[in-house]
Amino acid sequence: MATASRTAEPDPETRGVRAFPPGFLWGTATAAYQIEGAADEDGRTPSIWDTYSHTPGRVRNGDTGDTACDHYHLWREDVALMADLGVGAYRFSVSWPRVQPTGRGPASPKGVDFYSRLVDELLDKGIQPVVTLYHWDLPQELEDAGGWPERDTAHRFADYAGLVADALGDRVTTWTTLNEPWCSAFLGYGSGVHAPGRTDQADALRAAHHLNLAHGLGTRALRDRLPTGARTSVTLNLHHVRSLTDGDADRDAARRIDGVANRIFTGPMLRGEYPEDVLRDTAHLTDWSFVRDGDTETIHRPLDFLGVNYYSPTLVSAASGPGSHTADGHGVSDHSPWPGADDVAFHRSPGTTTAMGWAVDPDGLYELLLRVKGDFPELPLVITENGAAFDDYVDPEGRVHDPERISYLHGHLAAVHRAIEAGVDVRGYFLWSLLDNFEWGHGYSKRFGAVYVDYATRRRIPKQSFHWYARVVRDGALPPDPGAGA
Ligand code: IFM
Repeated sequence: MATASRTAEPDPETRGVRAFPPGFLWGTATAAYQIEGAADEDGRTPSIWDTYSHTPGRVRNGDTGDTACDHYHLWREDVALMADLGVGAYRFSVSWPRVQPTGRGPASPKGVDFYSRLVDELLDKGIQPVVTLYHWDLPQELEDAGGWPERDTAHRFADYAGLVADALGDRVTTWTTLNEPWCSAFLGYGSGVHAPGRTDQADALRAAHHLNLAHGLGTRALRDRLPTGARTSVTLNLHHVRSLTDGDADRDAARRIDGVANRIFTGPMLRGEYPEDVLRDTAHLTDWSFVRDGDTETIHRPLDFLGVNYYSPTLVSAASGPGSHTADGHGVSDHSPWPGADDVAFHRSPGTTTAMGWAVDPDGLYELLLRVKGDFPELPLVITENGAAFDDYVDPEGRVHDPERISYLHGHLAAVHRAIEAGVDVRGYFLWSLLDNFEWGHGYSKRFGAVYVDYATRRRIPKQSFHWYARVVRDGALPPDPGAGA
């Protein structure tokens, strides 16, 4: 006779709590130019972001990364904050012009030393360093030689990747080649709202290909040097593109944007070819002759996981004429960051928005993760960035209350949990960002940090969301409602 197994009554304390799988990696993330400062110390040379931010009218308020959060000097304090947060991993980027000042030749011992000490301190605190090699700070000398539209830049990147691997590969086991190459190519060379501020769609497509090539060559350089067991990856800001209606024209608009937002990278990186429709949609801009024999094989290298950055979805429809691209949430420009998609209109997604004007839409993350799983079933995923900017301030008691951020994080972590339950292999989550920092064209006006930074004094004040996230990390689980644990 079969006996029914007894199910224990759920503990009221844990009812509704969403536990993440054992071993799930909890982390937080930053990027060099956004936090380090010390722009001309110890031999560092200007990057394209130094040049761009020092160009009048480019960055809100005339803000620059000259001093930023002064992490270059306060890194011990920042690692101590991470230890308080309890995270198991810290994702940071290495500044190329700090480590290889002209973008060519040998490594700068002082530059390398900074990251070496940082890595040691992290390991000492039990925090795994996760290195991103390129988070947008191309040495200006390489831009002067043509920048990403120039093929040689990909080879320079591979050399740089090798230098960093030689310096840190004995201690760093998780590596990311590029962060969000879409921004580098299409905001940097298409709409010009990011450095270097160029506006030529054919150049933007060349840049995209050379970033892809840099990823392939860089991964090879890493693999040649790193011990077996080291993990390599790339981080993409995959866009979750929805069409406004089910009509054919709107769905075709969504296909076009998906092509130049996502598949232009996942195609060569994960399938070894550029999608036919992307080549067709952009054929009036370029003949793609910059893709040489063997390039897509070089780009298509096994990844240990894919880093996914998600903030908000993208809503599009067919447009009657060009010019609607300015409402795409990526900054205002007369030039489009979407080559081959002039006849696409962008719409504000429904719902509440963050201080960036981006819709809060956790379902978008859930749907995106399921889509990636559908497209690449065997590929493990890590959420390498997720978070929100709000207009935080220090109250008279010296505290920073940020319930909107807690609610945002709660919703998005619940979406990740739901995706895992639906069978998506998500291995970790990195909150963007540890600190308020230089938010590119927005300067210091947008605060994404779990830690508030008083830029006048460099004082750090952990926000309410810091304490909330610390509890999530400690428990490896999400409380039933956003307020719990704050
Ligand atoms: O601050 C940026 C980060 O550098 C790259 N991903 C998006 C974040 C928020 O805009």
